[in-house]
Amino acid sequence: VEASIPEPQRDAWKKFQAKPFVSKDDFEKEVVRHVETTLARSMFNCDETAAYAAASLAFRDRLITEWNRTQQRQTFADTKRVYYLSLEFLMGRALDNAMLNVGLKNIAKEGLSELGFRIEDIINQEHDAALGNGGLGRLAACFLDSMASLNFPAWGYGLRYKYGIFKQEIVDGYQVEVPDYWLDFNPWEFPRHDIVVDVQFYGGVRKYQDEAGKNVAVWEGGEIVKATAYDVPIPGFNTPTTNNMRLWSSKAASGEFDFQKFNSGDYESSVADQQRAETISAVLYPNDNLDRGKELRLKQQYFWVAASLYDIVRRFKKSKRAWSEFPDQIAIQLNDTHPTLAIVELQRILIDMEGLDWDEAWTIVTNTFGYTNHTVLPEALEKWSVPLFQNLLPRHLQIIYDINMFFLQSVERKFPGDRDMLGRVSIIEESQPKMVRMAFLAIVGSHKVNGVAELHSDLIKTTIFKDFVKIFGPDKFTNVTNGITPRRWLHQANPRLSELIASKTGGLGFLKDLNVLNELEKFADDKEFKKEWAEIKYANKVRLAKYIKSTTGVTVNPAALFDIQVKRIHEYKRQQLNIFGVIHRYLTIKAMTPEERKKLAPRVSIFGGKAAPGYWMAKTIIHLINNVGAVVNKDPDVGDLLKVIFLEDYNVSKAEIITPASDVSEHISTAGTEASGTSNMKFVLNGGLIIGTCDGANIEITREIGENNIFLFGNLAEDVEDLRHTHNYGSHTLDPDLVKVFDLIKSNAFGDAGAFGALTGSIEDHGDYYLVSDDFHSYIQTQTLVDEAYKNQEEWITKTILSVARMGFFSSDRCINEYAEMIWNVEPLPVGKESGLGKEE
Ligand code: BZD
Repeated sequence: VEASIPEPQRDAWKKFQAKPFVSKDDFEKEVVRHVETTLARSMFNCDETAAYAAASLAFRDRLITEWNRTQQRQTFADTKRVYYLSLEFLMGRALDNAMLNVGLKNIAKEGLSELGFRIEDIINQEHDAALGNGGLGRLAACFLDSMASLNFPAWGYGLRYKYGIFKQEIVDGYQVEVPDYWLDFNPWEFPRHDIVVDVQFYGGVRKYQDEAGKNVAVWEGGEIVKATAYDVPIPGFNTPTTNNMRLWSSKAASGEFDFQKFNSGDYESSVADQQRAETISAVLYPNDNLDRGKELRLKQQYFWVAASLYDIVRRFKKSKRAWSEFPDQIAIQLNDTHPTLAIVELQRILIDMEGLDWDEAWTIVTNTFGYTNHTVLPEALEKWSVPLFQNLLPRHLQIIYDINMFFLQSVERKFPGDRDMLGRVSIIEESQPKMVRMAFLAIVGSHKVNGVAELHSDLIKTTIFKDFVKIFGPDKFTNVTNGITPRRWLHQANPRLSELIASKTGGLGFLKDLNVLNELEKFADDKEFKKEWAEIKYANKVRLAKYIKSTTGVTVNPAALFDIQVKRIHEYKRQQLNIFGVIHRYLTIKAMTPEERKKLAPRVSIFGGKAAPGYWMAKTIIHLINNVGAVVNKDPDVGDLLKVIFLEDYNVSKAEIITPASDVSEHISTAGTEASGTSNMKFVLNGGLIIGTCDGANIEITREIGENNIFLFGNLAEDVEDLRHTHNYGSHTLDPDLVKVFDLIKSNAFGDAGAFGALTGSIEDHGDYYLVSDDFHSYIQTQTLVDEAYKNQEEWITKTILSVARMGFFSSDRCINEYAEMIWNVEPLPVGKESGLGKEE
């Protein structure tokens, strides 16, 4: 059915098309209209929640107008599109970002003030969209911002979880998880009840030969779950381009519970069917860097992949192009192995549904996909048991076996007789039960594979994917170092710093071309500038100190050195090294004379981050941090010299307060374990220095900002294997200072030491896999250098200015341009200036 309005009536449409507001009065008009009509309230009944709702709806209307135009423009242009498949999008709040990206925050601020509200209070009403665990999900969010800001025709595809990452509460020093129900009121999504895809599970495969003698496979039976699309507009910064993030929500095929069953008295099972279907998109798995192989997770993956590919293929078919042109029109990026089934699903669509030959189809598939790897940790590499697969996705398993057979045949031709090689690279691991190795499938089914920082990309080529480099050649493997969006992580999180930079570099252009920051180098010794710079940092620390006071009750001195480590809690990220260092500092202070204490730089050690609910050791680390804080913070010998804070429920909106307030932040993973890290970039961009290991993007940050401006310590990645070997097979003596720390813990100084036995034991008795003891001395020494350096504020400030000036490389815009050029082969779609953008500079 033709849904398009006939030519003669289109003038009427054009005449009455919605026009995005640009003035304060029009904004206020919209807010009042939404309060009075959409929300059915009045000025006598309008609290901050209602004002947030109305302001958001006003901006949403605006975004959706541009969204429509963008989609039309992209459809007419019919150029290549990018689809970013990610099981996680850690978006945070949308209102502040929307106001800034369309350049109307000041207008909104004045408008809201005239209506009786403070814009900060309104912004704070918003619940974070927390559909992600950590770095991987936040990277996807930064990429969406960059793709829109650079005018790339690009969509994100994900799952609309009813519950995002859990809310963390700290009770008696322990983490407690509380469900994050965030959809109560979400003005940023548009349900598309007309875009519904049937997704099949279970059943069986019937094979036969048709009249022409062609082999046919039919996947039949099983059950159907419905996927409904929810669209979220993604506004670019200072451009009309507004891209789409499409999230799928699951429902039982009948929509409601089955009336047949209901009427026949089988009420419970009819409700159960419905609930089972809805369970698929109910909750985000809270593990980062750990694969648990649960059936529901595989169901989530296929549900999302099948709906997304159906949607992508449907759009392509409307263009009536030949199938061979598919990869010229479409690039699909796999954010880790979570969407790897997309490779199999596209092959299935092409051969089973569209009747293409295997080879023809496989060429299309491999030219379409790119795969980004985010980890080398063995426990994080996804594997699915073959029996589980066989039951849930029988046809897909057959196709995987065929993909593997053709792949192994090609390996055999290239390396005749190398049976070990065949076993090593097989997509099917010959274990009990057999397992499907998803990373190998992703490599075989993509034309490019990339790591996320130089060291990481080198490591995957020389370790976990070594054989594949031999098989496919080195050009298939590449690096795209991660980046962050300066819009959210500088302009939004640190408005005063952004303003100061704008005043010295000729406006907000640096937010679109971050290399413009270079111009700040000439102010690195400028007295006036340094004073303003330092004042802004201090104000950001005051803001965080207030937040700490209000949430923990602890008073911290904003003049103290703020030392921050916020990220998911994981042994490889080594928060335990940090807290052991804090205990060492505590011991040192206790042993000092009052005179010696006067010379010490006061410090606030700030931690934040969630532990996966089933990760006992990570929870133990949180417990220790809190117990150390409880003792240290009330010890009169210590006073302001040391405070230990654990910030509850670290998330994106809290990161926006925390990041601008660091003097140093810690990125201290065991060398070779953190693929990139991205908060390291955020902290430096906000005028903080970092203490870190030679790991992930720390190495490139050092290259860019200069080694005088970073505190590096610890063993190198190349030495890790030998050290581990020595721990296990040679002698293993602990660092004497670390022994003292352990002795204090064991004296029950921080509560019953039994609670921490597993933690100290993993280092003393179980091989210290993460090299805490090996790096301890170097860590403590480097912390002493930090103390010394901080005493010279003049030099310190200069270091931070030079660092910020040299951070241009770490914009996610640079990153997206690299993906576009090296992997996707797509170009931006230029926009006219016809749209009503705000003119705020
Ligand atoms: O991805 C992270 C890496 O650990 C970081 O080093 C890197 O900077 C970012 C972005 O590339 N990985 C994750 O965050 N991974 C997960 O959250 C995750 C989630 C589910 C399953 C496996 C991993």
